[in-house]
Amino acid sequence: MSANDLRSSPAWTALQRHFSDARDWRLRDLFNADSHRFQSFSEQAAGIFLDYSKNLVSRDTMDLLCTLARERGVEARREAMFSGEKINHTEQRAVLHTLLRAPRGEQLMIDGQDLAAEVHQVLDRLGHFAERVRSGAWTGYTGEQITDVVNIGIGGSYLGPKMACQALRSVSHPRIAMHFVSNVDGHDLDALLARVKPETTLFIVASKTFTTQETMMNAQSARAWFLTHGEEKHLAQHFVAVSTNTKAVTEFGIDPANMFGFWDWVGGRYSVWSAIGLPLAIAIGADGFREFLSGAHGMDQHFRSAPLERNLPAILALVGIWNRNFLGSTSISVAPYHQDLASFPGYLEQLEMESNGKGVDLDGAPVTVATCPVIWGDTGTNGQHAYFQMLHQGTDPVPVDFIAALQPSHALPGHQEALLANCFAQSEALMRGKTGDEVRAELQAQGMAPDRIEALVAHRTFPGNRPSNTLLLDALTPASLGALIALYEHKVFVQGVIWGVNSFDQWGVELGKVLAKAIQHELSGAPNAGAHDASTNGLIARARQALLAQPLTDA
Ligand code: G6Q
Repeated sequence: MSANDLRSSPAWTALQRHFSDARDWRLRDLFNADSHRFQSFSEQAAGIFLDYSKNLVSRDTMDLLCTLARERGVEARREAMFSGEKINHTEQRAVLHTLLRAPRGEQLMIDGQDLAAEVHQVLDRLGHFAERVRSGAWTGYTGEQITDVVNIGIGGSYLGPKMACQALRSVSHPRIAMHFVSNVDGHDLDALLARVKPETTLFIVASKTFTTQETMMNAQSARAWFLTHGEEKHLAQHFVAVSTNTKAVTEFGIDPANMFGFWDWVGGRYSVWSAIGLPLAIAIGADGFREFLSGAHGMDQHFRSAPLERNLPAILALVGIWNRNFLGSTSISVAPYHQDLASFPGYLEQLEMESNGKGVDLDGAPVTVATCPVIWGDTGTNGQHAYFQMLHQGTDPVPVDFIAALQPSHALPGHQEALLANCFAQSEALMRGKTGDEVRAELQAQGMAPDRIEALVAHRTFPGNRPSNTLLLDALTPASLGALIALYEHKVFVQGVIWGVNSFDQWGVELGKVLAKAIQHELSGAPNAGAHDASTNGLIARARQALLAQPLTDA
């Protein structure tokens, strides 16, 4: 079925009828009417507890949403993904990031090749290398141990490893500092090179294609910097690569023995489980990396086998569809109440928006319903002192995903209680709100004059009825982080199937890349005013003036 049919499908029209009642529900009333609401609308799997009771849903809503998922073929599509069918049809590729975390001994034969065996061969090499760097057996050219690892990569070759290294910093190797350079903006690399020593720095050039402009430019500049200290013959000790492109890696000057491969069936934003996770393997060790993979595998098994009604990724996806397509929310705010998950919202931005930020269905026809909302957020409690004002009293209700770990990885007394109290209080406040009468009663109790109270009531009223999910981990560990990421990956998958889009391509990033190449030539060479509009010509001219010290002319 194509997305064109979505709005007239039986399940969708049933949901629309259902929504004409549900639009008037109040979350407060739903909780008052059902003392078991929390138990009825929460689930647990792979070490993650999901409370979705603070959404405007009833059992009927969830049943209708599950019917929609079945009608759209989510279960068959899920099986197609796990079994290696080429579901990324615009690129003719299988989508097998789940295979990267399958336990040793599992088999997946595709075109006569045992892909699972290949995965474990690379994992073993990766783990061995990571352990050598950690133990100090792998040294720099002066024989000193590695103290700094610099990952040069962008997009999927950056966001996952950076987020995961930050998330697991409490169990990371104490001697080795992890750095991530991604931006073609030279300020990024320049600032870092001023802080590290060539003798003790290991560069990982991480690029699936090994052609990405930003990564290649940063890698070349890092190489040139290194050669002002070390010699060509020392490069092998300081540069390793993660790529699918052996030829380009060799041409760059990296010994193929120091290259870790992966496969075209691993999408960039789904690649942290592959050799792209090398920085994480160095940070937390080979065993820790395997725990990370096994946490994700636990979520894979749950996703593949649990009925949709009790399936965490499906529930998160379906509640998201309800909020997006029926309640009309245009964004989701992600609020990790764990400082080490500071990069998680940014990671989800790519995962969700690059995957489902699509306007045509699998057949290339325009979709007829809204697809991916904007994903944004920051850690709690920081966000509370910034944009939470808008979440509570702004004109656009924004559903929130609260994420917290029950056990901290520090021993500072009192902090964890304060953190969790804030997290739970925010979802309670968003749900309950505060009525005008409650405001009046509170201000009267403070002895405020009646006319002053009436002037303030509207300002101090909270509409409430604002939906949220709360995700609880026991603690932030390699395994629970793996499960959390896999949960969101599969949520994205389910939503993509329902919306009828291809979640695994990203053609939308291409146009700007092509235009940038042409403009780059014009900034340093001859301008080509005929190729652009007046705005672009004007901007190029101003930049040329600054870069080449040329006078401005009317383009
Ligand atoms: C992710 C995208 C994209 C990609 C980067 C880096 O799904 O494909 O973010 O990861 O463009 O690509 P390379 O790894 O090829 O350098």
